[in-house]
Amino acid sequence: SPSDPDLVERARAAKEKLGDKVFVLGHHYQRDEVIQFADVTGDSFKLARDAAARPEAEYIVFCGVHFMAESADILTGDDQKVVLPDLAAGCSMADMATAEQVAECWDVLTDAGVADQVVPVSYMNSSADIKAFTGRHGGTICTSSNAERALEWAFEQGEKVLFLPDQHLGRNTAVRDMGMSLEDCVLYNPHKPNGGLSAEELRNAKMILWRGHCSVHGRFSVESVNDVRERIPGVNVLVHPECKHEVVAAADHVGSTEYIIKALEAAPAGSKWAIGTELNLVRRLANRFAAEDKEIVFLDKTVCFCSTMNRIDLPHLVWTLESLAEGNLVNRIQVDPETEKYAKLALERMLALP
Ligand code: CIZ
Ligand code: SF4
Repeated sequence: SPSDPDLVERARAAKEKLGDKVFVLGHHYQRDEVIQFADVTGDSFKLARDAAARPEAEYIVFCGVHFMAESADILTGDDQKVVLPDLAAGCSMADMATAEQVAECWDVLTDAGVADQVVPVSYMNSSADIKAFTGRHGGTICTSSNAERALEWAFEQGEKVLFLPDQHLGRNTAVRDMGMSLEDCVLYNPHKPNGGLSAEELRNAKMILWRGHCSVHGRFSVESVNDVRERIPGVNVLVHPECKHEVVAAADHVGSTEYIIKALEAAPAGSKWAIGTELNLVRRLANRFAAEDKEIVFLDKTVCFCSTMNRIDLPHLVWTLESLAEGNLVNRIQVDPETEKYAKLALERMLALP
């Protein structure tokens, strides 16, 4: 999308004035008008590590959503200030697991007599509170690239896993990658008494899946896979593991955003791809690889952008950079020290995974 030339100029001028003091991170799902100012792009975990590798940058401007800025604050030094250009850029999936709900869930597991067998594994896409809960109870964080390794580790520590907050990543990893059955998984619904589960169901389960999902990836359907195969003979269907189990089962390939980018880089000229992930990224990849004669389409035209990712636009970025350039620290995301301590413990367990 074409960006307002005045705003482009203002963003450029403010960024130049800040120099090495600012480092701009751009998540893969951000708009083109924002990505053009990113010093680095990546998924949430890569970006948090990139920020930590730039200790000279006093301001880390995180063009992404709230939980990502929290993770960056946890992994960066105390004198680095993480800034989110629009405080309303949350994540509906992360919001589906609150600290109160998860504490209540632990009480339910305790009452059922299973808590001492349960190891929490939380997806990166969760609040700092949930990461801290995970750290306190001996668990680890995972990304969509290392979920299988995280689960293998967890099943060495205990007999059961409580997987938060994305039921689809949890189920897909357990069933597709690790050979568990759908019956090994139960769904914990935080809006029902006892999660909607009996003590016996909890005792028999191996995977206790939190009832959360991504409002973007969760909307791809098996029909859209069938339709694209009919429309584009020979198409390779590649989807993110946040998609529903039946969509993942119908696809040819499944992987994280970084996996998707690498797969398309390695794809031969003349190949055709239908991609099931966020639209900003798919459009950018389609444009980038068109010159190499790779045909890349969005899996389902009825699925939209991630609306909260899209809240970060050029006007918000300009306001943020100009404020910082004037010495005005706006929209800082700061995790409190106690939460940070345990969230970091969970993140460090992930970094130590084999
Ligand atoms: O769905 C998302 O928001 C993803 C894949 C985020 C990330 O980068 O981990
Ligand atoms: Fe959250 Fe889904 Fe948006 Fe990612 S794409 S930020 S998981 S709502």
